[in-house]
Formats: sequence, C-alpha cells, structure tokens
Amino acid sequence: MNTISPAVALTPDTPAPVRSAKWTVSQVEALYQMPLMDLLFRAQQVHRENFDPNEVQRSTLISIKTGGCSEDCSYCSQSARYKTETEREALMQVEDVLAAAREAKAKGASRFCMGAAWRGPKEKELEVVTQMIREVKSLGLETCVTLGMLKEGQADQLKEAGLDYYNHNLDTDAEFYGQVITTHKHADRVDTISQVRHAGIKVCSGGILGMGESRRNRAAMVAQLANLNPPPESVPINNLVSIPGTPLAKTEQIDNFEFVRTIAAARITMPTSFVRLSAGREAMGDEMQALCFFAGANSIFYCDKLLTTSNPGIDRDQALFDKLGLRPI
Ligand code: SAM
Ligand code: DTB
Ligand code: SF4
Repeated sequence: MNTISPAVALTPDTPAPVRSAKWTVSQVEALYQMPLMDLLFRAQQVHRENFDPNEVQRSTLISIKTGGCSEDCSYCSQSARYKTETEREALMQVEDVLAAAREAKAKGASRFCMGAAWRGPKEKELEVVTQMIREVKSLGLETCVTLGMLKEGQADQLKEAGLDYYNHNLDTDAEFYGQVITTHKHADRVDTISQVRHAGIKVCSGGILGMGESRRNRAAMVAQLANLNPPPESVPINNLVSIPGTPLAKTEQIDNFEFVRTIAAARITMPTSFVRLSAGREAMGDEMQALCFFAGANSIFYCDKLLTTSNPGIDRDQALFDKLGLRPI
C-alpha cells in the first residue's frame, strides 16, 4: 500500500495553530498515480475515519440573479461576453427566494445556496442579500451565498446577517487560471476566501474539471485547497457542463476515472471536509455517481436546476439514495 502523506508530520503534541499539514503538488500527483483500487481503498478508509460512509449532505441551489455578468469565465453561461441561451434576469425579490427556500426545506435539503452572476456585489445589492439570508436562516436552513469577489467589510456584513457558508471556488490551478479567465486573477479569489475566513464564515471552495487542464493542474488545485489553513469546510468538485456559445463549449470531456481520482485526492487531502459531487451529475450514470461516493464524495446539489443548467432532480436522487442505501443528513 502506498503511504503518501503530508510533508509535515503531525504529532499529538503539535499545538493547534501549527497543525497545518502541507501537501506538495507532487505528493497529490502521486495519489493520482496510485492503482485505482489502492487509491479508492485509501480514500474510503479516510472517509470512514471521519464520516458515516452512508450519509450524504444535500444543498439546494438557486440563482438569485442570472446572466449579464461582466466577467469572462470561459465556461460560464452567464458571462455577458458570450452568446449563450441564458437570459438576463434581475435580482429576485426576497419573498420569492423565501418561497423557494420553504420548498427546499420541505423536500429535505439542509442547506440553501443562493448564487448571483456578479463580479462582486454592490452595497445596495448586498443589503437585499442580507435580508434573504436572515429570512432563509429563520426557516431553520443553513445558508450559503456565492456573490463573486468581496470588498473589505462585506464579509462582515454577511456574517452579521448570520451567513453560514460563502462559496468562492478557486476553480483551477493558478498557472492555468489565465487561460480560462482574464478579468480577474486567481490571487483575487484567494483574497476573497481569506476575507470570508477572517469574518468567521465557513468556506466552500472547489473547482471545475474538464476545462483542458493537465493532471498536474488538477493536483495543484487540490493541494492549494488542502493547504488553506484551515481547508474549506465544503469542497465542490464540478465537472464542466458544456455551454454552447462559450469558449470551452467544445472542450474534450474529462475521463470518468480521472474525475473519480480527483474526488479521492480531495477526500484524502481534506479528510474532514465535505466533498460535493457538484455540476455535471446529470450526465453521469448511477454507477459513476456511486463510484464518486465511494471515493469520498458526501454532498450533492439537490434540485432540478443548478444555476442555469439542469441537475438530476429530487426524484432521480431519491431513487439513487434508495438503491445505494444512502441517508440524507
Ligand atoms: N459569480 C460568482 C463567482 O464566479 O464566484 C458566483 C457564481 S459562479 C456561476 C459559481 C461557480 O459555478 C463558478 O465558480 C464555477 O465553479 C461554477 N460553474 C459555472 N459555470 C459552470 C459550468 N458550465 N460547469 C461547471 N461549473 C460551473
Ligand atoms: C459550485 O461549485 N457549483 C455550483 C455552485 N457552486 C454555485 C454552480 C454550478 C453551475 C453549473 C452551471 C450552471 O448551472 O450554470
Ligand atoms: Fe460571472 Fe461567476 Fe459566471 Fe464568472 S463564473 S462569468 S464571475 S457568474
């Protein structure tokens, strides 16, 4: 059995603040190079040490402001720069968001994630979002928002409203980032994550696979996430949903096993984080999803629609949970 471990050995005497295990890119790459059965076995062992392997967390996602985004993210249906089928919609009314949250709760979601197609929120917009957070939270749901880059003080306003999680993905390796997005920098993403962390909000950060990145890029992204101190509580791994009209529309799909290896690498390097099998599930068969759960994924988006594209929907998910004996948490 391969015994790859973090570069810094942790002893029980290591004081809490310096107990940050550093993963090098090569170490994560070495995980990818393991025979698949060894890798899956190791990931499942780590998973079982930290979680009930039959439990999966479910978040419902809603787009509270759709399309017309100033950014040029090459994968995104919502960038104003590409001609896609997504139509621009104004920021939703608080009551409408609340109605959707009630429905999500009734259907069994534990977290409600609200996404906006912004480079970052303006003050007026943030005020409306904080109202949404307060109201959704009062229903007894965990709250998550993804609003783009934050300016100083904005994370504190979100914390003050009671926000539980902020989603801000690294999306890909710093070295590859410029080939996918030019209107903001990878370092800007890291900066927003650090503001969120300092405000005392839990971090949800992951990335997208299948954008033409190399295995080394994937390993570097996983290592960077794992080396955040502490690592994100929630790590969404998205499989690129190909959007006609975007520059990445015709990119070759990532091999399924390479995707599963990435889930396993995330599980091993971030043992106590929830790893979310995110966008791209609709195109996956039940067997592929089961393999991802075996590799350590323990969270999904539970809704008919993601932001602008479709998701398996709760009936198919319920049937899958029944078949696999999975329990929602
Ligand atoms: N505008 C904000 C931002 O960029 O952080 C929030 C919304 S943005 C749509 C949230 C995330 O959705 C992106 O960071 C990316 O990881 C994911 N995403 C967007 N389009 C996608 C696609 N076509 N396939 C897979 N994931 C996608
Ligand atoms: C995340 O990592 N994936 C979600 C959520 N965070 C905001 C978004 C997926 C979007 C997929 C493409 C779409 O529906 O537009
Ligand atoms: Fe805008 Fe976010 Fe889409 Fe980039 S990923 S274009 S920032 S909505």
